[in-house]
Amino acid sequence: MATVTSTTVAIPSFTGLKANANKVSAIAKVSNSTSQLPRLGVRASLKDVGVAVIATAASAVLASNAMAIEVLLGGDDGSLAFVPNSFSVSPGEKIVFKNNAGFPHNVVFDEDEIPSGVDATKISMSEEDLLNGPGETYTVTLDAKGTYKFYCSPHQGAGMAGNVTVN
Ligand SMILES: [Cu+2]
Repeated sequence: MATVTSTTVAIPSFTGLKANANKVSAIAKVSNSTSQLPRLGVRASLKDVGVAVIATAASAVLASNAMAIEVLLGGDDGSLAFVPNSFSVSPGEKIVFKNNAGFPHNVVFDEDEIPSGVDATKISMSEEDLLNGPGETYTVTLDAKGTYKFYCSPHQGAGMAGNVTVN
């Protein structure tokens, strides 16, 4: 994901910048060159328009870094299930599977039920690998959009399965 801080800085001429001062794109491009702004004399226009835009962009980046969803392995009632068992995430969002009850559990993505081009072994625990203790976690991030189905290999027969949509 592109962030504000990695944006290439392209500073147009003073006249051009002034003319574009109301354009969000022009303001966003100069957001990481604050030290040069006073020299260019655009402080006033930034104050009017840009500060709010920059603040919004910065908080969006912070929010995306903090994004994560927790999925419990085993219901509080002892059910052999992922809780929730169907959910959506954004590309790159952390999915934290956490041992809750009825363990051992694991998380295996079905190679035939994930977007084409995705390697199931890279996002799955191995069939033999298990989370044995309370609170143990397995974290994965998914980048390709689409629907992925997964299951817990010890409890697949009991219906412990779920799906996640990346969109
Ligand atoms: Cu299980």
